Amino acid sequence: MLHLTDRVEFAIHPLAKRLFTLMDEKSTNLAVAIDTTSQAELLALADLLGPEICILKTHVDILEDFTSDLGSALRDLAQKHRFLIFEDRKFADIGQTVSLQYEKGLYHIAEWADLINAHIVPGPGLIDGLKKIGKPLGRGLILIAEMSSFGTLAEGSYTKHAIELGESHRDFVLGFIALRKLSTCPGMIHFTPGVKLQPGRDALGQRYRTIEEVLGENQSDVIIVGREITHAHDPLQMAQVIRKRAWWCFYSDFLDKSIVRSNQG
Ligand code: S5P
Repeated sequence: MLHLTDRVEFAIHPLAKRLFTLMDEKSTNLAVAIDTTSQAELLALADLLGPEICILKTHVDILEDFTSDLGSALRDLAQKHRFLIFEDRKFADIGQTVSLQYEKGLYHIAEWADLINAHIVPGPGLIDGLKKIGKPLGRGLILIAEMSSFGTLAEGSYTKHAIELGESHRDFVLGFIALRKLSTCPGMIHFTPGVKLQPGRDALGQRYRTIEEVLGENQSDVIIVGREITHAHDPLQMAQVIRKRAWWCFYSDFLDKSIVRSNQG
């Protein structure tokens, strides 16, 4: 297993290099999903949790009081705390349509989100459509290879296709939403949602695994945690607990293997 700073060399996308670097510098592989319907609450939580995270994940279309200055407010916070902004838009249409959804409409996502994601159902034209808008701005795309929800159809050959598509567009795709490490390219990043301190489910099909299961056994890179943090009695304290556990898990695995390697060498 390679250290984050070694993986920087393998990353093709400049944002992947930046993410590896800031994860290492901030000692965090925690992405927080702030799924609130209030813009003020989104900004307040982003400011509070900013020091603990490498990525802030948003769902801009659930905000009931969206105003067009949200993007610049989020970018100010991203600069202050050094995290990337990931708008979880899950694009899934033909190239022409996704390019408009990404650049235009109410939200002008390309203006403020470093990262977006997409389903691969439409095929490579979707990647080209998003890339046309995002690449000149230095943005990056995450492809959805697997999902955390019960009964997902994103498995088997679908997942394999997602990995192949991503790996063949590494100038714009920097990783995957996945339940485990799937790509053998060390520059590609795996992001895993469905994480809590205890395993379980919610009432609508979300499945949760533990930090140790996701980062240890399944070798993912970044955990995406929502309600476990945002609905906690003390979100900052919970984010700190999760960040430390996740970082230890990520790092101890690396340390174990390097110790074994150096003993063998
Ligand atoms: O497969 C997925 C992909 C994503 S991006 N499963 C998910 O849960 N997500 C997102 O991660 C979801 O939209 C939500 O924003 C977050 C999980 O939130 P939690 O509250 O269940 O931790």
